[in-house]
Amino acid sequence: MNLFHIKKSDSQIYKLIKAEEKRQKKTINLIASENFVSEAVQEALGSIFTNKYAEGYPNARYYGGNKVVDKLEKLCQQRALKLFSLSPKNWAVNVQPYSGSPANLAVYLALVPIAGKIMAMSLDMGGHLTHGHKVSATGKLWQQIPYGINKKTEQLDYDEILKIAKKEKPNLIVAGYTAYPRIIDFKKFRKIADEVGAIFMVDMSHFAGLVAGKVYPSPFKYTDVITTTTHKTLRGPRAALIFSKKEFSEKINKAVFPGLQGGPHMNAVASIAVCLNEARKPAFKKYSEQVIKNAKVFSDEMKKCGWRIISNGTDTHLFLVDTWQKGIGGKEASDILEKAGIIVNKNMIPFDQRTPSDPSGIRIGAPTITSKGFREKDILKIAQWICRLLIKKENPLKIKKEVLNLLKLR
Ligand code: DSN
Repeated sequence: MNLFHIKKSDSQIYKLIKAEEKRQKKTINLIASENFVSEAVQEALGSIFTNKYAEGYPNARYYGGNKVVDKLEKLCQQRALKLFSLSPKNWAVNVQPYSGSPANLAVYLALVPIAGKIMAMSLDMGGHLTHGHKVSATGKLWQQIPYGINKKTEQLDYDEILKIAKKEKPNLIVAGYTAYPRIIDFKKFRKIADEVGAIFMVDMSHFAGLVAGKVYPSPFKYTDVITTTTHKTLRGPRAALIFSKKEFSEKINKAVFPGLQGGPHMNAVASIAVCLNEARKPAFKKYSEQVIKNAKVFSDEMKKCGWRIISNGTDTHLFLVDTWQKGIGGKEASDILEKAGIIVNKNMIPFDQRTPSDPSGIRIGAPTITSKGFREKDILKIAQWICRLLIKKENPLKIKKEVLNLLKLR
C-alpha cells in the first residue's frame, strides 16, 4: 500500500507499519482466524468513507449528507444476500456490526430476555467467549447452558445436546465454533431447537468463506439468525454481518443501533462490500477448495509424525494438535515455533486439564498460507519443520533459514 503521506508526517507509525509488513512477509502464519486481504479491500477500508457519520439505516439517518452512504449500505446488503443465495423477501442482513463480539451481543439483546438461557459450546471445548462465557458480558447478562463434545469421538454428540436442551429449555441455541474441525449437522440442530422451542443461531465466523466457496454446508436453510465476522476465511476487513429471517430483523436492527452501537464505520462497510464481491468469483471458490485440501494434507502429515490430532483430522480450514501428549505445553510449542518464524496460537483441547494461558495444544489453520499461494508440497515442508522443531528439538534458527527460503520463493 502507498504510505507516501504517513512516511512524511508520522515516522513512528510509518516505521511500525513497515515493521509489521516485514513480520507478515517473513513468517508463516498458521492462525486459523486471520487472513491476508486484497489491496482492493484495504483501499476501501482506508477510503474517505471514514469521514462520514451515518447513524441510523438507509433513508432513515440522523445526519444529513447520506445520499452516497445510503447507496453503499444498500449495495453491501444486496451483495451479502446474493453471496449466500438468500431472497430479500425472507432474509435481511445488518452490515453495521463493528466486529463479531458486538454482532453476537446485539442478537442476544434483540432476542433473549436478560437472564435468559443461551445454550452454546463451552469455551474449553471449542466455543467462543461471546457465546455466554462467564468473563464475557454475554455470560453476565445471560445464563450459558454449556454443551461439549463426545469424549471418545471428540465430535458433537447430538443426542446429548438434545438431552441438555430438553432439560434446560434454552431461549436460544448457538452452533458454530472457534476450534472445532468438523462439519456441523445444522439440520439436527434445527430439530433440537424446534423440540424445545428455541431460536437457532449459527455463528459462522470461522467458516463463512468456506460456505461462500461452497466447500462447507450452508447453514441458512436451517437457522433463524446467522452472525459472521468478515475477516477470517471470507478474507475481508475486521467487521461483521448479522443475517436474520425477516421476522427477527427489526429487533436486531434496533439492538445494533441505537441499542449497542453509534454510527456505523462506513469505510468498513465499503470494504465488506468489496470482499463480498471478491468472494463470488471463481478464483475464491478455488481458494476455498485449496484451503480445505491444505488443512487435510497438513493434519495427515502431522499424524504421520506421531502427533495426536483432535477428532483424528479435519473437514475444515483448521485442526487442533495435542502437544501435551508429547510433554510440550501449547505455550512452549508456540514460543519455539515463533523462533523459527512459524506463528500459531496455543489452544485448549477438549477436556483439557491445563489452563488457557498454558493449555495442552495448538490450533493450526490454513486460510493465510493458502492466500499466500502455498500448495500441498509446501504444506508437507511446514508440517515437517514443526516435527523437527518440537519432536527432534532441532535448532529454530536453522529451520528459520529454510522458512525464509520458502517465503522468498513467493
Ligand atoms: N474467534 C477467535 C479466534 O478464533 O481466533 C477470535 O475471537
